Amino acid sequence: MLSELFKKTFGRSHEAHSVAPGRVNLIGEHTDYNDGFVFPAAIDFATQVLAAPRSDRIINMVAVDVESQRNRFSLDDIQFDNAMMWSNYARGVFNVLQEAGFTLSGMDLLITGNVPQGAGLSSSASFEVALLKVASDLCGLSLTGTQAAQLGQRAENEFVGCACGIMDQLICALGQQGRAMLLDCRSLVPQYTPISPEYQIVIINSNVKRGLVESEYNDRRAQCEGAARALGVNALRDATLVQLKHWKHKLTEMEYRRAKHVISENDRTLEFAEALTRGDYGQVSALMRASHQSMKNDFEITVPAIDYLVDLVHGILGDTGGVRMTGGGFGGCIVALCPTDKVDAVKRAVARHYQAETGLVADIYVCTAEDGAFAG
Ligand code: GAF
Repeated sequence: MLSELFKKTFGRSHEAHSVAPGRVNLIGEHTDYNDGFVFPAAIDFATQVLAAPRSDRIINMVAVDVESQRNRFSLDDIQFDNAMMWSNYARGVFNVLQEAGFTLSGMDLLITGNVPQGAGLSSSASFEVALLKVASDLCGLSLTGTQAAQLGQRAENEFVGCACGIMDQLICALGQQGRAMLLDCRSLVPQYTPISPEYQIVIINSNVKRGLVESEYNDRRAQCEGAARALGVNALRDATLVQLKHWKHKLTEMEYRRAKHVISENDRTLEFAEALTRGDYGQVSALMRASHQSMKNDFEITVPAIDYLVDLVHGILGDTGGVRMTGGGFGGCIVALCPTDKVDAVKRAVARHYQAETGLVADIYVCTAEDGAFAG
């Protein structure tokens, strides 16, 4: 029991406990930082944080899953820690909370979770949101889910150094059980769509070790912002494909392809929400396929093992379900919306072919959509 472990570790009982899920994105990739649309769901993998207040200003953490490493820092002197990278998510979160004017006390924190790390399922956002929820409860901050998401994103942008958008933190905070979320990343107003009980969210982890993710990610963002500037719009959200073609000569060839992905992905995401609502899985399939091709050819964020998995699963689902890479890219996972009666065939095909093709063993997670840490 986690409460027992907390007592054993810190010699007293915890007073707050948060659970923040990871996420999978069904469609709308690299659109969030372009003020566009995304369509994620929170999943049944989560980070948990148990906490008790201290009378001093020390944040004292034990990470159960990182060999029970201990890390501590003072709220009055928060520095980047080059030795324990995981601690910087916490350092960043407490730093932005104080910058935003919230009054904090020191605390003992026990951290544990089962979100696969480095797999593109938002283990870091779920950690940030779990910390924000526990700090909010313990220190009476009354944070809303949207506020928490914005603070988590700021921690990552300003302290950790990844120029991520808002999608991951927002769905980890405000996901809903049994539903996916269409999020307008400009207004931050979520709309929820039920996932049919006849379909499963099947996530396949390629186990491709993701290298250079952050620098490639930040490059993509810079390229998108360059394209928006060349097109004379605030963000790529404000451009259409017709305008893009018209002004093609103002962009480099690479900027053109990056912008083409983002603008067409926004269109696909809105169409996807409608197709899912009316149960049109032929259209769901076509849109997820087109999204993947666009990530592969125009945004250039897929790798051969991921493309192989997507083609393999597409061969089984045809137009009865959809499959594409999910998350930031350069490895990680693919996601399928898979009719329940095809899940076993997908598992068998991956077991039979993936290792022979790539030398890697894939993990398969059949997931449900869950509540975010600030839901309800
Ligand atoms: C990562 C980022 F953190 C998100 O903000 C988003 O941009 C995603 O990559 C790509 O869609 O998960």
